[in-house]
Amino acid sequence: MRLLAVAFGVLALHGVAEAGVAEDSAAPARVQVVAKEFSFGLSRLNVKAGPAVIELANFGQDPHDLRLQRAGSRHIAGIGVVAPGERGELSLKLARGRYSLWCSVANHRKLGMRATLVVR
Ligand SMILES: [Cu+2]
Repeated sequence: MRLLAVAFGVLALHGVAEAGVAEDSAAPARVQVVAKEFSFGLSRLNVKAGPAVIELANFGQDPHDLRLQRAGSRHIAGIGVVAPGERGELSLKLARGRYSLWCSVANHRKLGMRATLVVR
């Protein structure tokens, strides 16, 4: 009986903690990048600054990856190689600016696998 009460107490505390987190953080913006041979299609071209989830969906027949760089920054973020039919995700915090997105596999960037995302 005592054990049950303790278990319930832990569950209740856990619930309160989760509610607190949910109130503090807004849902991240989501951007889907559809990769094909040879293009990058963005679900949206503009997004608000803050937490975001970028998804790379490979609708092509070759493996592709994603690189992301803010104009003026030397840092490059990315999603590793994603096999055909698969998806990869990257959670990050986006600062305002213009971001270049591209596929770094072979010469795919030159062939057209690139896009621009504006963060406002
Ligand atoms: Cu590629």
